[in-house]
Amino acid sequence: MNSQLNSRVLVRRDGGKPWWLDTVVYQIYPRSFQDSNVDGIGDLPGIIDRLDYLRSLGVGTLWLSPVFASPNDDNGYDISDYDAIHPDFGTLEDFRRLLREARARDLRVILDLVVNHTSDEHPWFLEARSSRTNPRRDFYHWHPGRDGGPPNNWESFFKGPAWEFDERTGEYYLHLFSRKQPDLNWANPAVRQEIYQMMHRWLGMGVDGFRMDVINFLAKAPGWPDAPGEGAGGLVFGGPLYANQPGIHDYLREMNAQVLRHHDILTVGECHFLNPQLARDYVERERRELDLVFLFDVPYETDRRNLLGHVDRWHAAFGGRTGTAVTLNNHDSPRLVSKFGDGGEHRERSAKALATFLLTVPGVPFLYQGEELGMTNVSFPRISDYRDIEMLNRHAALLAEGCGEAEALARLAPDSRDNARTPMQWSAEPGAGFTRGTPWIACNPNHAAINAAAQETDPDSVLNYYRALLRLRRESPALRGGTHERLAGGRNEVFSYQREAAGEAIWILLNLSGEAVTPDPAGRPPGNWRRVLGNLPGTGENAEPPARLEPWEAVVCRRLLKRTGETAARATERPLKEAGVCG
Ligand code: TEU
Ligand code: CA
Repeated sequence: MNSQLNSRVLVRRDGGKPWWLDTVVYQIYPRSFQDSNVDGIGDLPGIIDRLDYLRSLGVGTLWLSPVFASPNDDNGYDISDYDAIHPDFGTLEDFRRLLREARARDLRVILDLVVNHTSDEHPWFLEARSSRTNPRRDFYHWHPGRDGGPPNNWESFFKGPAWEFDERTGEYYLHLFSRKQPDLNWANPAVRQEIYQMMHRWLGMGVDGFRMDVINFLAKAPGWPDAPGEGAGGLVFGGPLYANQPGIHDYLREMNAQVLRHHDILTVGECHFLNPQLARDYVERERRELDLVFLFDVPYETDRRNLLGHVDRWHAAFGGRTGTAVTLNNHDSPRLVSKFGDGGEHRERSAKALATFLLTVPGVPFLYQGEELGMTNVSFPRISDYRDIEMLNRHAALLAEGCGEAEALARLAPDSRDNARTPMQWSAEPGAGFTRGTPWIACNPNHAAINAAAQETDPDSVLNYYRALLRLRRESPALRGGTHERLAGGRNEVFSYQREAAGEAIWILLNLSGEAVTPDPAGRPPGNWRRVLGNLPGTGENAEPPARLEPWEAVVCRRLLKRTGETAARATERPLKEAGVCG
């Protein structure tokens, strides 16, 4: 497979290439990033204090998980005022300062747009539920129910029916997530106008774009049909009836026409239940909907050998154009180094190997806080240590089915979203340098060993490897937007691929397994190659590519340029000088 990346003409109104094609995004989960006022909750002034760190890491864009007013039933993904900053996080003035300070460091800021649902404490919903004739009633989905029960069999993401009965007005309302997250009725043009105006206000303030929460769920199948199949308690996953419904494209095109195209921004859709063909409909430039969708359909755990295969499939379906946001970690998933890498003996090496994958495959990379330290899953001893509504509801459901307390915890812990939500590990101090107070969720005890302060001074740390990779990427047209060609790897977990642009060629060799392997010699591309980066200490920068790969070894090589009059010695120097990185 050999396809051109970015071959389509990505011209903005000003004629230039979109800035986001060259960026790397860093996701901040504000509650867990940095506390500045000892209340145990991360906040905006805390983020400002860490901007120099983010700048030194070498990312270009920050995505903040929701920072808006919220009763925190789902940690801010239940918004009660789209225009207000949550007092836990600071003030609007703090936010403006964050934008200014970020800009001063050449960092852009995108916000989380959560408009599939609001909080049930949002004034719109308070009005809507006050009477059947309230003008805001149709801002949400109401239904009288069926045979004395909910209107259909859909199950909510957080367990139980996706419908809640409202005593006062005698009807059910839809909530795909918790009952405190009623779904907005996007079929109502007044809802859409309210949302577009709100988006204009944030963009007018200087925000650089949006990550759009479950954006492909906005349009629901007409007539509220039952989802096919049988499920426990008669409830069935209704995904096919609200994900990627045809109407979604009308909404997104309208949003683009009325809001997005008037600003120089990045939009990335969180769209579950996509395949490459469906994905294309959201990001094809000519359709004028979104810029990127996350590449999510990667069954890391069960299908590690296909990791690169998934990227290849999407890349090919997009005709080699950049439409995907590539990501290994976020606030909803367990830490990939624990789940897919090696959380034990080879933790550092596997974290670096995964980083090499993330930052060298085609697409716009998204990192998640702590990933650059190789932060791992946590295993709390009691359910009361967990905070996430999904974890707590699943635990209660297992107990109701007769499962024992300890077994329920053991079954759920490896996949708990709280694995990603423990405080950022800045130092070995109590509170991990995240807070001097009591953190809202306990720190992972391994912060004593895994923390930014220790890694700062260690040239071989995961942190410094991320820095080197990010620098290599910034200086390499091939990695940022070059062609992508897969080469023979040999074994399933061994990946070999090549990127090329502007006369530069980069070859990546990855062993995503715990065993040493000899890669297929047929996968060695022609030419004279030298290493520019690798995750084994002391393997010698500028050395020949290895014939054998150690467990979790990652190697990045550059092809030496053959220029007339250039001496061999000079040519040998090139890769290092250009990349500016060492091992
Ligand atoms: O997640 C969407 C979503 O589908 C998640 O429920 C996901 O399936 C789950 O977390 C897997 O464990 C988005 C946000 O990222 C998530 O934090 C929110 O809870 C959710 O939307 C509702 O806003
Ligand atoms: Ca705080």
